[in-house]
Amino acid sequence: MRKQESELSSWIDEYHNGQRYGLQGEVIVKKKNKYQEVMIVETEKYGRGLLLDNCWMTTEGQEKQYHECLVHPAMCSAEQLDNILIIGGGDGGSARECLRYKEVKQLDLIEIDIDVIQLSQKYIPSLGNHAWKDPRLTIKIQNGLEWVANTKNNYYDVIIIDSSDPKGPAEGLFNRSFFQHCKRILKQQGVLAAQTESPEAFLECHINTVRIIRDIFRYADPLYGSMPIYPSGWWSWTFAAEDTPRYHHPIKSRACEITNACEIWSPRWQKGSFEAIPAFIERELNK
Ligand code: SPD
Repeated sequence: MRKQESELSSWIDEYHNGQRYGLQGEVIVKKKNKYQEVMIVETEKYGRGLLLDNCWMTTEGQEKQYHECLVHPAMCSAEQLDNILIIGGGDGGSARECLRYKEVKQLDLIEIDIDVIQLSQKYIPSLGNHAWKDPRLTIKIQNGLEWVANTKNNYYDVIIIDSSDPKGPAEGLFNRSFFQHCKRILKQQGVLAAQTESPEAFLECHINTVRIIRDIFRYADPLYGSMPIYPSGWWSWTFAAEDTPRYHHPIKSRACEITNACEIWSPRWQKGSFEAIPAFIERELNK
């Protein structure tokens, strides 16, 4: 049974540049390993949640706002969905959304930190849900940088970068050389999707990362949405392709397959959110 607000002992806060983003709740598990501190919490407002090094990664009540927006613009538009790659995403939310598509034959999930997977499976099973038992899913506990460097050319139809923030184990996932490998291992008619931080709280990182992706791929565009537990509450995901900006055109049959199960994403939401590029960001990216 949920506790009354007065019974919840503490605030769980992420501190970022003189601001804090918090929820009332309690810590269920805290585990420090060689990569980071993994924390599972029970919050009053959004249910169970995951923090890495005291930064919010996900909560049951908000995860769809993030995972649907990261996954579906890419999965709905790549020409084929045979081989899918997720870098990061150890909580299972992105895998769950990818495996909604019957066309997917193989999904490789490359997560550096086994604790993220095991603690998410144990304490927040609704995140990965059916994905954890899906025979199409292969989990590798490995550094994503090594994985992309060792994958053959033109192999994946969709690559999803579901990273944490650019410090600690995820730092390299924002580098030019990482995205160059992603382009090399993505099929010509494939689509890349990456979480690209907040256009407010992480402005410099957001601009730099979108610029790098635009330098490497022929077409790349950021999409904007809200993620209330992340710094500033304003978030971005960037999509890239080589043959056409195909991520702007969800394939109708695929969209129909998943739209009813989505809370946020729909072709209409996506269209508006690509258009919702803030004027100052558009100017900056066009410089
Ligand atoms: N500031 C938080 C950025 C985290 C983005 N990734 C979250 C992982 C959810 N699967």
